[in-house]
Amino acid sequence: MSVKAALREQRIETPSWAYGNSGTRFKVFAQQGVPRTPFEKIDDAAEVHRCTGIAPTVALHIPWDKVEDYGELAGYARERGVELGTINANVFQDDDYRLGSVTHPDAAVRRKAIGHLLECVDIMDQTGSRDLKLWFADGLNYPGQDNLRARQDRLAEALRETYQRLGADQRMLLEYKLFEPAFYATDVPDWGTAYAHCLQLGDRAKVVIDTGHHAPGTNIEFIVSVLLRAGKLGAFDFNSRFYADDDLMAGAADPFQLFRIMHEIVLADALTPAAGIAFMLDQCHNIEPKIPAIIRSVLNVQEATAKALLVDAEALSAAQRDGDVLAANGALMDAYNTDVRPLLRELRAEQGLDPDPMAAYRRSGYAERIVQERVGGQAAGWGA
Ligand code: PSV
Ligand code: MN
Repeated sequence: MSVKAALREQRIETPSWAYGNSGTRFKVFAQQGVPRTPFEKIDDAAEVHRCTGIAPTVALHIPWDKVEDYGELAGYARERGVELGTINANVFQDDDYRLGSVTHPDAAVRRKAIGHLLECVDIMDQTGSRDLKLWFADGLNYPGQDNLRARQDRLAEALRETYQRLGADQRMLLEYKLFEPAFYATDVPDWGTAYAHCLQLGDRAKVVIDTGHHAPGTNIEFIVSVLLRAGKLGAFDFNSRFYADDDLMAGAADPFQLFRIMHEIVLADALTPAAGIAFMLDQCHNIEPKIPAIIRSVLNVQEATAKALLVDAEALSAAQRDGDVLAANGALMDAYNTDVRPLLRELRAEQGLDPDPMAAYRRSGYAERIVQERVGGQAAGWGA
């Protein structure tokens, strides 16, 4: 497949919560024109897709995006040229979950958490979503606080019950995170733990790699390659980090890492939607305008992908076979150092898109319009 043909197939899902207000535990700087309802978040996601042409789905987070009628929300999205994507469960914002959700020592709390996960599958039935994404804030702050192994048993039980509720075409995506909010031990801290649970569950349970959820220096592309080889990579939550789970714009701090990840994807021929890997963003835009930041993130992923597609695969494997370390590394660097922006401008023009999505957004007047129109009401935001 040609580079352009592969790029034409690329899809990146944007997260509904990135359009809302967010911040750190110190301050949420509210912005003007922020959506007040899930419907307005869809409007913003549709604008990102209009400008980029490759972001046709938007992920929902429940209960942040709770509505009366999910069929209506799905129809609203469709009318605007996008579709509802992954459903994210939220069992981390209720007082009952102070000591955990599905791993909580109290069976009544676990039942409540599982109830929410099952409710999310009900929602998927209405939205037509394929994927249920699970991230648990469960963990311990202190040694001895709870039994580490018993918590794994409780986790396995909750995952099993939820997995069994899935429809034949639905999947469970299990996300891991090194730490936070728990500091001593996290119940799903790494890809190995997520993989072990997914393996026990079955074919439709897969691991999510959130690029912000590792220790500094972790070789993420290695994890990508191992999970791809095992057929257990389900999705990415792309974002950028300097220190911890910073949730900054994908490709901002380390575009080379994004390229290396996409290189593994291209090597495995896993870019096409048919391969079943969901490429999502999971970001928060705390100090920068949100919609153009999301457009920039989508473009960063697209640029990294274009560079990965430009790797001369034959030259690379010949150099690897010959043990020519410098030539092999050179094959990667040649692709990475290529300016792919002219190619992407050409591709967009061919598809009837504006060659410069950032400029298209600036010129559209959308930013000014939402500031004027979205007056009153409660701006969306998990931390606002
Ligand atoms: C947790 O830090 C996480 O990465 C999960 O994907 C959550 O659903 C999301 O962030 C919420 O912001
Ligand atoms: Mn995430």
